[in-house]
Amino acid sequence: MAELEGLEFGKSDFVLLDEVSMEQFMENLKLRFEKGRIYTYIGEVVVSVNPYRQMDMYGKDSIEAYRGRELYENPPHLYAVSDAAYKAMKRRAKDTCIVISGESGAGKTEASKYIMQYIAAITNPSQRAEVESVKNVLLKSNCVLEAFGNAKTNRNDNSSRFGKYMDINFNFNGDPTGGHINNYLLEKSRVVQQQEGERNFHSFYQLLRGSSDEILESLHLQNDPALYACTKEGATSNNDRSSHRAVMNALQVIGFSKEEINSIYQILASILLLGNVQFESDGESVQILQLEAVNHISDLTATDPESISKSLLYRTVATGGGEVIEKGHTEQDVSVFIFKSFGRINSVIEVKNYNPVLHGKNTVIGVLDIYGFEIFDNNSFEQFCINYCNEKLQQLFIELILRQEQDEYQREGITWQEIDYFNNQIIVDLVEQPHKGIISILDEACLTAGKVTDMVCLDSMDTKLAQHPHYTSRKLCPTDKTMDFKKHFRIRHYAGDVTYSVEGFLDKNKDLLFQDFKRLMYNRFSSSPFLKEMWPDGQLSITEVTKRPLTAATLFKNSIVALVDKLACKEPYYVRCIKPNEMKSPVLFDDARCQHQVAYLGLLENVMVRRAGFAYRQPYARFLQRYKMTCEYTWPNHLMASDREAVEAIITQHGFQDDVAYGQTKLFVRTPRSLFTLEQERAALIPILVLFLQKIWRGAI
Ligand code: AD9
Ligand code: MG
Repeated sequence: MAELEGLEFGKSDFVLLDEVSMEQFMENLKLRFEKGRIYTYIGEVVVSVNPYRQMDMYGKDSIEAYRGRELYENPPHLYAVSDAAYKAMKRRAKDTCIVISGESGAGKTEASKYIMQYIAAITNPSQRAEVESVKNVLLKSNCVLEAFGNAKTNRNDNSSRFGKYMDINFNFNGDPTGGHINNYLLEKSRVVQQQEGERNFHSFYQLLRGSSDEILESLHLQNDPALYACTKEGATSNNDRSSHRAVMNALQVIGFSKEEINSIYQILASILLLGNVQFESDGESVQILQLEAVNHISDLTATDPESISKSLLYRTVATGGGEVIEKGHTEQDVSVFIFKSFGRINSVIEVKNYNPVLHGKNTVIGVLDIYGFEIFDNNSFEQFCINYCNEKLQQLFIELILRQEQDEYQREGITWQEIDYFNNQIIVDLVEQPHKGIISILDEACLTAGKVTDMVCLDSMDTKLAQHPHYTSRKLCPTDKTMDFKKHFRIRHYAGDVTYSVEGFLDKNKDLLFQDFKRLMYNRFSSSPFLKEMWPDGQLSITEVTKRPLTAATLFKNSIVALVDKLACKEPYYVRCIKPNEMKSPVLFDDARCQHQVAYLGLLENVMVRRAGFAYRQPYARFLQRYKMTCEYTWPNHLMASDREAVEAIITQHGFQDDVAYGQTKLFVRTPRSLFTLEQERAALIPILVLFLQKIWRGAI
């Protein structure tokens, strides 16, 4: 058994605290962080504090130390939960998922990468080529998705601007056969606008800094990000060049052809050039100032300059006629590419022709790396969606960890002290309830003909939600000067109060991609199936596309509901990430910031439930089947009135009475150690039994 940590490192499981209080919890968390112990358990949940420095704990030796071991055999680690999820999947054919949550910069994406790395390292020992190639694509997909979907923000230099859920499929051998990635709510607006000190998506800088002069020339670009409106913010970074090489390599491994890679970079170049196009208005009409840029774009996209100018200046509406627009289309293009990129990665790794009869049951481990709760100075539509998503995930956590646990104890007749926890269903309803919820009100406003403004929408919310205990606005609470009459509403989230500015909500919810531009691109790329697919609506007629499309909020809600349904039928493992400070410092533990996160992640409630509860449970028959050989009264068969009595005999013989409780149908075991002892005894007995049986067969006995 691997050596466990000494007491000077604090308690490796919060369940072992002398007393469950916020004070003790924080003391233990801080002590462990300061001693370089960044992981701590709450039962099977891993609490992780971002170390902001390279830790010597992810190498080959560590992987070997955790491989196939039980949680309690080693110090807490992501590898241990990864192994637990893998074992549950392999031994019990259970679909499992690992849900990683926490705020921006808390370490979710790094954690998801270590988990993938671990799973890749422990599978396919026989190095079968087809499994290796699936693993390669799974690992390389990160690099591509990060290039196009991550950016430097004020909170994190490599912030994921989309949520990601990855399913990895396994065959009966426990080797990966494929996977599928879903993405959620990419922050498209970043392409055209970044806050001060933030950057656009990495890929733009990588293209400019990493490409050869020859390639840049062919793309009509120069190698200085400061020259382009889209990239002039945060134009300097050290590793764009090397990242560019890594991305090119990853694209090739995933299976993008040379032509496809070229097309991708042509589109990125067009976006950079488009971003520099300026318009001039004389009151009556609008002109494009940089005709040279338009010519270059025309060259890159092989579209005639007239069509480009026209699609930039006018928008055809179903009623006919033209309408002057002020903004380019750039933000949509890059998002289309990212979605396309997911599509391509998916088409490569998707499990094809899986035959359960031939290959056994196909099982899944899902890994969710999704944005945590966000409270900024300015909170807009994006924060509203992200925070709603976190409400849904908290609801799932309550459902799976807290409520199911309590329900089961009740059903099984186990004495149990109810834990008081806040059920956030009421906030989920506030957002998503049909007809009454905020999304419905927003959608109604978006679909109403005529000039409905953000302000009208706010009025409508105020009227309909005035009585809701988790909703307020300046109109409903005139004395609250922290809100503006015309702009703000506030939601009391489970994680704290967030004030949203309704400005831009309607536009963002409508999520218009100008149809003329889609059609232009669809026709332009008619010879390239890869690029044509990027504009699927381009083939629709103008009357078809202006039918009521689903709004951004509704699409997001639907995808999150589908995600939660997916997670709910899997055995969940949780990684709860905490950001120790705002400075990205490896030595600073900001008590107030950390305590706030511990509170809104519900970690203390989690410890209480866990302490009151039992770590393991098994139906009597299954327990007996596995451990009957360890007791003289039950081996080979028992003569008792019920399986439950036989299980009691095993427990009593081993002296574990204080560690268990007997339910109606199941045995509940408080700590893992008793099970571990039974497992060891069983393992030692098996060879003796095999010898014994062989002798019987040979007639020696
Ligand atoms: V965001 O919601 O995408 O903005 P994440 O994903 O929670 O955020 P991320 O994993 O990107 O945060 O971590 C932020 C930075 O912290 C990384 O770029 C690393 O520099 C640092 N980090 C996080 N976890 C570790 C770790 N286990 N070891 C070393 C780490 N550094
Ligand atoms: Mg991330």
